[in-house]
Amino acid sequence: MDLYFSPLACSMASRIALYEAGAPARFIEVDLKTRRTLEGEDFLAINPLGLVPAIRTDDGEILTENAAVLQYIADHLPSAALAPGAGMARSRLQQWLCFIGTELHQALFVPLFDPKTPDEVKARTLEKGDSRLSYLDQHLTDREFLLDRFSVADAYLFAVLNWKIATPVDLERWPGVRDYYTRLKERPSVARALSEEHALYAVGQARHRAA
Ligand SMILES: N[C@@H](CCC(=O)N[C@@H](CS)C(=O)NCC(=O)O)C(=O)O
Repeated sequence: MDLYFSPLACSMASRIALYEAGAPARFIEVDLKTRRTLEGEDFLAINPLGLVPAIRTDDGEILTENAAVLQYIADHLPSAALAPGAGMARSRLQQWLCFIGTELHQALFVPLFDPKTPDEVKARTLEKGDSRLSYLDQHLTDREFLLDRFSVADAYLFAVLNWKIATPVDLERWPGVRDYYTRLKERPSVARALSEEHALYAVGQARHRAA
């Protein structure tokens, strides 16, 4: 499997899932400024939206969108048990993947990252994010993971919560979420992905400065 990723982006969730499963994969870095891979491949030919993650399966299929990619990885590597089988438990996983993708990733963090978002919109975004993080905090207090065990939803949630380092989202206000983030950071698959992607991010920053 090939994973098109950008360091510390939401695609880190797929890397965590692959490490969790101990599965071999080719990691292809995309420069989101140029929409090219570091090898010079036109990423828009892979995903016309220019968004990571995208995977190329061993059958040559291209799949995009975090919720779909993460469930594909989980289903493709069943021994890692990264997603429950069909039924209510699977619907619950999808509930969390949708919550993370829409309420946190797109509604909260994307406007905070965008340098063109006016300050008053950022302030309102943070205000609205409050209820989402409080809801999450309530769920995570006294729970180790989003579901009964580690799943691809935890991988996605960690990748998104990690953006607190570059935004005014202060997890100290939500101790259940803060403790969950701190615990997951120590998990071997997460620690490895984070350290590797931090290093790649720094290299990317230096490359952009030199360009
Ligand atoms: N709906 C997409 C969104 C993916 C997404 O937002 N990816 C970001 C990185 S976290 C990206 O590629 N951003 C580049 C851009 O917005 O131009 C999904 O869930 O996979």
